[in-house]
Amino acid sequence: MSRPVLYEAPRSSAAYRARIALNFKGVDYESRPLNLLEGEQQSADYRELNPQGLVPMLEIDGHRLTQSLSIIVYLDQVFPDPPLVPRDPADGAHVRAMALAIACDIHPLNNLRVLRYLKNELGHSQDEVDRWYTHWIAEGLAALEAMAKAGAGRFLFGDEPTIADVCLVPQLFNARRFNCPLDDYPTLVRADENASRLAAFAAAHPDKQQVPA
Ligand SMILES: N[C@@H](CCC(=O)N[C@@H](CS)C(=O)NCC(=O)O)C(=O)O
Repeated sequence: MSRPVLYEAPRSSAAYRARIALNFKGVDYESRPLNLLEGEQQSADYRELNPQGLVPMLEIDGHRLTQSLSIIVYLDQVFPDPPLVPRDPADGAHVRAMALAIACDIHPLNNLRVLRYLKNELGHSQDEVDRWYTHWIAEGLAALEAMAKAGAGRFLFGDEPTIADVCLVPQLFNARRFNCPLDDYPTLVRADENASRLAAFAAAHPDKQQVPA
């Protein structure tokens, strides 16, 4: 297998998820950073590869994969150990539900293009955009805290990291960037602290990437 190539951006939380999963599975990859603020993801060349014009995209083993959760599940199937989704169907469904709650219900509302549209096209002030951001973070994290509570151990589910933690750590990184209070989510903060200490997660941190965040 030739070296996989990850099209990404240091601060993109979706790309951050993909980096964690690649590291966790011990996959050596080449990073191809795109400058999202300058719109490189919208270029015709990149859109030809990924019509959505979003990062991450992973070229691996002759495949071109998009959507971070799809990338993570692919990696988990091709490199099953250590697992990111518990083999037990109900446990697997639970951790996928937490990952989806972040990736589908929190993150898309606070994405760069959504925040830009609110400000530039709809004319909202920065203060209103910030309120939008913190509102959806608070609602989403409160639900996630409740979902996690019963089954959490050192991580969001039990004592081994899963796909849910892979999504949690980048989301809390973003929340802190926007000064969202996290005091009401002790289960999430504990899992984030424990996961962030693991080498695979630490090496994926935006500040550790070749291109500064
Ligand atoms: N659901 C997608 C989301 C991808 C996504 O929204 N990526 C953002 C960065 S976190 C992006 O490329 N934004 C560029 C833009 O908004 O123009 C995934 O999980 O991969």
